[in-house]
Amino acid sequence: MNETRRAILEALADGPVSGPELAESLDVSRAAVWKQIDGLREDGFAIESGSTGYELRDVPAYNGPAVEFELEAPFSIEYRDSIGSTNDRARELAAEGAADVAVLADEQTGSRGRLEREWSSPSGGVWLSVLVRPEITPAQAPLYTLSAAVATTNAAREAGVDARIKWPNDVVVPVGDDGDYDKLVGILTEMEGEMDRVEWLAVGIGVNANIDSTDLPEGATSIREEAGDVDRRRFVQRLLETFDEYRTDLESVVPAWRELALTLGQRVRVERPSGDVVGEAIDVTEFGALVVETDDGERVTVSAGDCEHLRPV
Ligand code: BT5
Repeated sequence: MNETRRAILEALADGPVSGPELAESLDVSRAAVWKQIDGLREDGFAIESGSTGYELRDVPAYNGPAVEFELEAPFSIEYRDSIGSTNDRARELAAEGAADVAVLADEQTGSRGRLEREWSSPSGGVWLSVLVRPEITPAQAPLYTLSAAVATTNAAREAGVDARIKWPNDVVVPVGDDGDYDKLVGILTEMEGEMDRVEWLAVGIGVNANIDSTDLPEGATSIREEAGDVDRRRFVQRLLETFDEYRTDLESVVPAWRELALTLGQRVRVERPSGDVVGEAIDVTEFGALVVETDDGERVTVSAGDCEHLRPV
């Protein structure tokens, strides 16, 4: 965003200002003010001109200028209209030594799920990767993924969606009462480090926000479908604020996760390389691993794997 536009927005943030006043304070012509206001309107800034001057009403837009100026978060923001994968960009930034950056895109053209599965990211979603360099051990890293799940679930609930968490990190909307669901959000955390130290974590969060569910794979739902469109800038801001609260207070993550979990109490099948575990999901450990009680009464703790909710027997 150019300096004059930024200065105009800063001036309007405190209330209406007339064109001549703006021209004088910015030391530019009135025509220049008018031209820049026009440009800001094209970028989606709702600037009205009334008897007291120009007034900034709202910033519903989700684009580079709107996000750069209006999104206040404890992370620096890099916004792209379109990108291959925000996680790939976060990896590049990690290689450059960056920290506490959130990469945001309106559309992704080469996004990934876990295990190299495809992730569909049409325009209208919230596709986001947060790059952090926490002082934790690799065993604690799942707590960051759980923090992202809790933060995203809370933001979706504030937007009016009955969002819940499916272990370990899908955010879903329940369908009926027997553990069935549609998927609203997927999370993919990637990391680099050594045995005893994490160097960086890239937490990738994909939220089906303002998207028709017909543009998504079967079994997916969106905020639009469940509750109507959201202001994505506000949504991301809330999500990042809450994520920041949990990552700085890791002990509070699992209790908050438990409150939102759809999986606890369900009959589940968890696929692991060493074999499936079937039974009732009874708890999560302090590091977010799932405790499953099998049919012969054995308690098995599973730290990673695909989890399917089964119908009660
Ligand atoms: C995930 O994988 O759920 C993690 C998805 C992470 C996406 C974010 S977006 C920002 C960042 N940048 C990236 O490149 N990735 C991250 P998984 O549990 O493996 O689920 C993948 C499966 O979900 C696919 O095989 C499909 O069946 C289904 N799927 C694909 N796109 C979907 C969508 N938009 N909504 C719901 N389900 C989807």
